[in-house]
Amino acid sequence: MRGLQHLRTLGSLFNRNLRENTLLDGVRGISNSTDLKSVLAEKIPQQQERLKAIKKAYGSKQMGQVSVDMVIGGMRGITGVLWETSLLDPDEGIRFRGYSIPELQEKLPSAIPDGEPLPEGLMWLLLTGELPNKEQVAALSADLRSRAKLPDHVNATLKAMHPDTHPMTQFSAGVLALQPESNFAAAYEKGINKMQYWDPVYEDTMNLIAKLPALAATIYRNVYKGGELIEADPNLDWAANLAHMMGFEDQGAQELMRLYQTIHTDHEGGNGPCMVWPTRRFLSWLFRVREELGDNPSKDQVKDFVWATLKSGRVVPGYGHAVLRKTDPRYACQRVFAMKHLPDYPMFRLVSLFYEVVPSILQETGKVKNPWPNVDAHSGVLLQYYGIKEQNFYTVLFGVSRAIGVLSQAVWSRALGLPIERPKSVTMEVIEKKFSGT
Ligand code: NMX
Ligand code: MLT
Repeated sequence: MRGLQHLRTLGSLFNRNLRENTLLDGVRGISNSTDLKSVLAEKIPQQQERLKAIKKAYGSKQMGQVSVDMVIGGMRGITGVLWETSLLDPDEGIRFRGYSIPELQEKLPSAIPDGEPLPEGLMWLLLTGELPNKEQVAALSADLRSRAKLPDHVNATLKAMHPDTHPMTQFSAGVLALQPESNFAAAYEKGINKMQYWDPVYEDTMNLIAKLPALAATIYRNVYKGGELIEADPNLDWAANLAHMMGFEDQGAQELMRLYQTIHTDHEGGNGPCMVWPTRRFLSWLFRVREELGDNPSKDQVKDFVWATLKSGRVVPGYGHAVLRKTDPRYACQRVFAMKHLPDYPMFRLVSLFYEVVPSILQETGKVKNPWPNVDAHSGVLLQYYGIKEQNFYTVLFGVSRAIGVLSQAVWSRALGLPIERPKSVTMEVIEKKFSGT
């Protein structure tokens, strides 16, 4: 009983914090320290207590039921993972620590007046649950800049790779090549109290996120620009520096990079690796429409094109979602960006035409659970507009962003001592025997 009371107190404190945070009109966080690690260190013991209390009070309660369809269907809808940094509502879309994308656009600090949020701000929020103020974001940006240089041996590893190696494979190899710098590996080897695991994981998280723009840009320049690298600009924020090191100086391109890197960070631990191929697919589809029908096809022509895709047994790329049941807010905010920065771009006009035509057709099929567009039906067109045309690279840009979400959660996983996920598996025989009565 005392456990339950304690839990209620902790819960209400946390909720009050969140509420107060939203009332703070803009970007003022609760903690004023600009040192992210010490803000986090303050929060960890509270959250450890909170989890203990949840376990004690509710450990034996049921969270749902599992049907055979769910087992066969990739565990869709099974609640089975604790994930603190974001939560997906089927109708509202993603909320990061309780904040929707439009709220973040309003409340997180930006590099320019009325500009897109800085991903460093979202990173602060994901790690601490607090909206950061401008000074906190500037301090985090500076900390990341101080850790951003790629070690020479990583550059050498990338240089040694076969030039046809896919950029994403190079990106993964580059991350792995950073292993000798791992603080966690060194601490673990030496022996460390498991309550302290989060500390070296935090340091690794910061180092890795700091280096990802240089890693991605190096791959981009090696693969597509003859290996001529561009130094980081010490005056730029993390995302703008990524655009700059890739060779894109346009303010619009840098704003897009800030938005792109913010909205792809986290999707309650969604299935990141399968992402972005649909961005490519969707783009190829648009290119085919342009080739076959020109820049201004009629609605009926687009309808016929969509039906032809479905009748050939293919899916309509960029539409549908495993969990969402409305237009993906990541799509919606990119649409707003396009209306502001590139309203007359013919490819954007085509994207809009698809938005008008596709959902009702998918509804007509009677089987698609979500006929609305997801993030992949928009990202590619924006990147194309600013000259980032190399579609094989899009998955790397996604990976850079998603690292922020995954690693923020990794810090919390270590802080809370969460175990490795290990769902129970069954064979077909087990299902047959269980339900056929034989
Ligand atoms: N076009 C045609 N058919 C579709 C589509 C679509 N966009 N989306 C779902 N379906 C079909 C699906 O193939 C399934 O058919 P069947 O029963 O014949 O196997 C049926 O509708 C039911 O599927 P759902 O339960 O609605 O979707 P599910 O959870 O299985 O899959 C996706 C979700 C995202 C894999 C699916 O909607 C899809 O393939 N979309 C197109 C590809 C895409 O955009 N992927 C990007 C995902 C990015 N993101 O998640 O944000
Ligand atoms: C993601 O961002 O990971 C995707 O939308 C997939 C998902 O959430 O299932």
